[in-house]
Amino acid sequence: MKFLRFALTCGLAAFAFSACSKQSDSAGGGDGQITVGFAQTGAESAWRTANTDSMRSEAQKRGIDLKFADGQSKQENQIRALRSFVAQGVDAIVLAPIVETGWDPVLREAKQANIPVVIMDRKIQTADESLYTAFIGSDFYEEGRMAADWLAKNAGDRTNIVELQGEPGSAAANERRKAFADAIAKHPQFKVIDSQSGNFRRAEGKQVMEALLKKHGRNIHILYSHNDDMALGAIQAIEEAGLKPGTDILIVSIDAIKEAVQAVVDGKINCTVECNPLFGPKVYDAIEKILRGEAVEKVMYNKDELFDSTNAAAALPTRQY
Ligand code: GYE
Repeated sequence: MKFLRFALTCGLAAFAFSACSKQSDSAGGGDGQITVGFAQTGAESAWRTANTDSMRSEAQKRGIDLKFADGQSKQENQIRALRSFVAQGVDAIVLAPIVETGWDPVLREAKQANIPVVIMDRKIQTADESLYTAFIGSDFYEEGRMAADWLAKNAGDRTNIVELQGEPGSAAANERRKAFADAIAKHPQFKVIDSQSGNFRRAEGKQVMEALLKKHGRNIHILYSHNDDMALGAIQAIEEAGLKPGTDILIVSIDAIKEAVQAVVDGKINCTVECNPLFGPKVYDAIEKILRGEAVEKVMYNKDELFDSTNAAAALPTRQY
């Protein structure tokens, strides 16, 4: 009992000490542990799981106290998480915004509390760029353009495209859609005959593709999917309809998760544009700089490649997500 009381007192003392050092950290000085609040979108795809793992494992490696909030694909959950990070006085906030708009009020609260915000993965739209310190993620417009360019070079006489869109209102869906539309507009033989959302999810990709196949039958020559999970779901629907994915219907997709690169090797996906989720280290590098008072670039893009039958087999063994 005595020992227990002693241990408890020590525990309390340690707690008080860490609380003190945390305060001095957020004031910009001191050398205590950094606390980061991370509002993740949810767990909608394999990309997302890899991104969460990268953020979590790198925080652990650096001794960063990561407060993780799963938004479960709802913006209001993420807004609530940000408010709670502000109330807890974290040193920095990382937001992977589900949708592009509607962030200004809560970001203003973080700014008033002097807590720097790094937007990661998806961009936001705001009239006040001072509401966040930096953006880190992929260039989604470039990804959509790469997918369309690949088709322009490789589609032969196939012209009719169906599109599986990502989460409505997300930067990833908006930019991938716009880039693709802009790029194929330069090739008038192509026509997007239908375009629907599968929410970046495998099961919904399958359901939507089933409906599209019922509606358009063999009129579908090409599938453009905003992510691999939906493409992999659509492959099941195509096979169940008695067709050969990758042959009867060309498939171009985005993310380059390992399973999709394997599907390229197997001839079921024709091309997948990489969107690298493993940038936890880059996010914490930026945060550490910001907390030291150093300048960081406002927009930091990751570099992405493209995999098709020419390079997928060679890349497969070293794919990490
Ligand atoms: O492509 C998709 C995920 O925002 C880049 O979200 C991300 C996208 C990614 O669910 O698989």
